[in-house]
Amino acid sequence: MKRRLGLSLLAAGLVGGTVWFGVGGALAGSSGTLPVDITIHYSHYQPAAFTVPAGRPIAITLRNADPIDHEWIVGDAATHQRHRTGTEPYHASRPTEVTIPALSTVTTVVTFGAPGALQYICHLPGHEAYGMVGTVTIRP
Ligand SMILES: [Cu+2]
Repeated sequence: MKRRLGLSLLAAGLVGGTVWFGVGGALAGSSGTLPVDITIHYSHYQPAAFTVPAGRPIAITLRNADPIDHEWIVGDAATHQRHRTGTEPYHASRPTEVTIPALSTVTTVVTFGAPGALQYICHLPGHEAYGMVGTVTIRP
């Protein structure tokens, strides 16, 4: 995990210049896309919490190590309530609502506008109850 994160940081440095940021890490600089890596295994997100600054594009790479599909849907309570009762089986059109097919990797870029906390949840049947929930903290 540490090694993968290091490689991601290196890639971001090559693309974005001088910005270095990692899950749970410190921010340096004020422009460019920040990488966050999330692994999905045994129907859980790893990490289940991370912090990003508001107003910066965050490239979230979701690696699904499970042999079943998962989702990564981030938003407020109303968003999650809508998905709990929804029937949309596949997500590909919004950066905040992503389907990660079995044993695949998807990257989505999200800019979180306002400081606060949002949950990310997999709304496939039974997954939230099993613990497929995480929190992104957005700081000023
Ligand atoms: Cu899931």
